[in-house]
Formats: sequence, C-alpha cells, structure tokens
Amino acid sequence: MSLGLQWLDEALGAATPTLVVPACCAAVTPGAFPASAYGVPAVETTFASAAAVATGVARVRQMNGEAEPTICWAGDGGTYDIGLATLSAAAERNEDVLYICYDNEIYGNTGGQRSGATPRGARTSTTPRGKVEAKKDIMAIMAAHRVPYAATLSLAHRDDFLAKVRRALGLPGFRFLLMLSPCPAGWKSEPAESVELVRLAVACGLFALYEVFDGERYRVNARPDGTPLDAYLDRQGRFRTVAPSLDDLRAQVARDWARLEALARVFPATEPAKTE
Ligand SMILES: Cc1ncc(C[n+]2csc(CCOP(=O)(O)OP(=O)(O)O)c2C)c(N)n1
Repeated sequence: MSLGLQWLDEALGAATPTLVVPACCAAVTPGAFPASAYGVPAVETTFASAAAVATGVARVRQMNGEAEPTICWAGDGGTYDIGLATLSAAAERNEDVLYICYDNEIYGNTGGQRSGATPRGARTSTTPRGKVEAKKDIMAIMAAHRVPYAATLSLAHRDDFLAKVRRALGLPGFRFLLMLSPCPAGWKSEPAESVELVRLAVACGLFALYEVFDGERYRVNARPDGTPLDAYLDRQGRFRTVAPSLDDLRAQVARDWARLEALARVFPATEPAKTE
C-alpha cells in the first residue's frame, strides 16, 4: 500500500489532491491530524461513505474553479462491499473523482476477515478452510457503470502504473483504478516478496493488467507468460492445504482470460494508442 501511495505521489507531480479515505489501513497508518504523513488535505470517512464525501469535495472544488484532483484511496472492504452503494452512485453520476482501491483481498485492519475481494480458496480468519465463493469482479461492475476510465495497477510494472495513473488524472469524470496490494500478515507471505508476488500474479494470469475506456473499449497491457499459478500460490500460507478449491481457482483464471481476450478483440481500445 505504501509503495502505491509513493507512486501515486510521483504521478501527481505538483498537483495537490484532497485524499478521501474510509476506514481501512490507509486511514490508520499515516497518523492523525495535524501530523498525518500524507502532507495533503485528507478526509477520513465512515466505511460506507468515501465516494459520497468525495462527491461533495469534488463539487465544491468545481464550484470554486479549482482544478486539483479529488482522490479516494480505499481498501477492498470499503470498495467491493461496504462502500459499494456510494461508489456505484458516484460512478453513475460520473462525479469528477479518481477512486483507487488498494486490494489486499481481506479486511486487513480488523484482523484479516474475508471480503468480496478474497479469492476462492484463500484462508482468512473467517474462512479457515478456504473461501468457497469466487472473487467479485469489481472491474466488470465499474465497466457496467460506463465510467470514462477503469484500469488495473501492478506494483511490479512501474511504468505501466505511472502511465495509467497519469492517464486517469488527465481525464474528467469518474475514474477507477484497482491495485493488487499484498498484505504479508493476512497472506502469510514474506514482506520482502510483496512486489515479486504481484509480478507472479500478473505473470500467471490471476491478476490481469488492462484498461477499459467508457465501459466498452478494452486494452490488455500484459498477458500471462506461462508461469504456473502454483508459483504464486505456493509462496503464501493462505493458500496452503485447500487443494479442491484451488482447482476451481485455476479454472476461473482460464475463463476470465477467455472473456477478457474476447472483449479486447471485439471491442478494442484504439485511443490513446498505447501505454507509454
Ligand atoms: C460500518 C463499519 N463496520 C466495520 C468497521 C470496522 N472496520 C474498520 S476498518 C475495517 C477493515 C477495512 O478493510 P478494507 O477496506 O479491506 O481495508 P484494509 O483494512 O484491508 O486496509 C473494518 C471492518 C467500521 N469502521 N465501520
């Protein structure tokens, strides 16, 4: 999460955003006003209301003729589940908000409970034998809102990450970015391997890197390179000893890629021409 915030800061350049952060690790770790490590105006909101609060901030800024961005930085619990109603409403109204979900696939701050973002098979404090249900496809949900821009971000693909954040910052209206964000405590993984885990998640196809323009034009930024799914799963204690549901997870990855490739083939994104 902190590396993603650093890269966001780099992509912002001289711009000073207002950050809107619901209850999550990102609300706690920077410390409280007036000593918050964010160094920019930051509003902490109730779990369900980040996108609604950001709506208010963005509208006041618009009325005042200010061009600085309003950015939601939220966990998966606050995005996929508890904040989904306000997220949906702000997206549907096409508010001038950049919403970034750092997805650690659990309710990390409160002890690693399962969320709608937890993948099938993963053990969490509330799914000790592995989660039965599949991960919710939040990108498809956002695309269905026909937002101007939605994209996934990898902490192992720096240039692609920065280019997509800058693209999002340059567009008006509602923009949604999804970043896979390892949580060593919850994933039972080595902290030093976090970036490598994201690289493996992209390489094996579990976390697809792609963009959706206006909810209907697709571009794939990186494709699976034949790395087996086990290379990713074996490094995390949360996937140990849950073999049956991992077969389901493997099948799911294949189906998701078939769907994404079909969408990118039939509805390709032509503008802008490439990720720099
Ligand atoms: C309505 C409500 N329910 C539960 C909580 C307790 N709570 C605070 S943070 C949190 C977990 C947040 O999970 P996520 O959004 O995934 O972010 P992470 O902690 O993983 O960074 C929970 C359950 C709360 N603050 N408000």
